Amino acid sequence: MEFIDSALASVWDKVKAGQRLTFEDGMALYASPDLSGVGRMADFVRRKRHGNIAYYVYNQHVNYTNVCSNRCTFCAFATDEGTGNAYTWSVEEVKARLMERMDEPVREIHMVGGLNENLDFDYFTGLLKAMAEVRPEATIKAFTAVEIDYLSRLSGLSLAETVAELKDAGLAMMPGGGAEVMSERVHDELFPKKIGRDRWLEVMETVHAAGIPTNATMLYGHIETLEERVSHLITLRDLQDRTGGFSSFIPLAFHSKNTKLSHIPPTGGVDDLKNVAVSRLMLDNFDHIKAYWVMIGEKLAQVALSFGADDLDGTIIEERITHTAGATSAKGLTRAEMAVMIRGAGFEPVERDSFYNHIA
Ligand code: V47
Repeated sequence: MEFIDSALASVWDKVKAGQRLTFEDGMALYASPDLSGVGRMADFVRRKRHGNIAYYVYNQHVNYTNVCSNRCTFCAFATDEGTGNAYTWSVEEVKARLMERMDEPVREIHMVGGLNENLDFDYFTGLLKAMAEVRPEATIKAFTAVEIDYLSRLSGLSLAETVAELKDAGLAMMPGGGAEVMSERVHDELFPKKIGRDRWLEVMETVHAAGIPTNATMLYGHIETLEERVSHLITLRDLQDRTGGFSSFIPLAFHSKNTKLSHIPPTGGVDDLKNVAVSRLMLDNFDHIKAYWVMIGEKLAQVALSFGADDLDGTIIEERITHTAGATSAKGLTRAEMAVMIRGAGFEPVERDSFYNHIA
């Protein structure tokens, strides 16, 4: 491979040989002006794993409450109880939202919410049971590690016992949010009330030990440094070496509208593609890298499929967290629109379930 940036040649030697990249390699990739060089290497790795296939899932997002006691500065979705836009859905209301879509082949329910101190532990197990009853054929992918930690404190149970109770009630997978960027500096500045790196990793390790796969994410494009990004990726890679429980990684592009960080400009397309490509190259033990079209837009998500991503996430139906923060992408897409996006990018669309089994 020819590179504009000669610093990439030694990284390419390792990528070709299937060798693990170091912190310094990660820094060289992020710092490189050679976007296409970084992208071509990521595409090489992506094609070795997934050929010409690009995945999507028929999923439905459910955000049961926006009331949250953490109030992270980067979040526009969360609010306090009693404010005009605060809401909390009862179990019956959540059921009704799922039932509105019974004519659609939803395979996964992605459910996350705020830390609402007015809800008790039974609400959460009741919610999972009700969802499993209404949609037995869909996988319930719910709660970030932050919510799991909160539920353990709420229930008075250990982490392992909490996870066992939730699994019994229907929890089958967990999304990857809540770690943001694993740096004490960023944590203290942007989300001091939220659990930190060590607890996030402990929750994930416990969940993986219970046989529940999870995803992982990184929120980029705010105050984090390139060093903090690379060390976040290496920390995830280390945990994956121990547990093998991570399914996919999703870089999340920060949207600042309606947040306390509204002075921060949107991420650029080059940085969005770099994050996809660098994560594919650094996370050699993750099968899947998602280009989350909600955050980077439908058009760039198509391009990201040639920069290391093999999955566009899903139809979603109604996205709230990023749209409250100014996302201009659609709130949801149809199955046909997902397939058109993927074909238009030169890939073969494959509808999957939560565990990447192909849907015939
Ligand atoms: O943890 C919050 C992020 C996450 C903003 O696992 C923001 O399949 C951008 O984790 N701008 C939740 N991002 C979303 C998430 C996710 C999304 C899609 C798929 C999966 C998966 C997981 O959203 C939070 C936080 O990092 N977030 N506010 C914002 N203003």
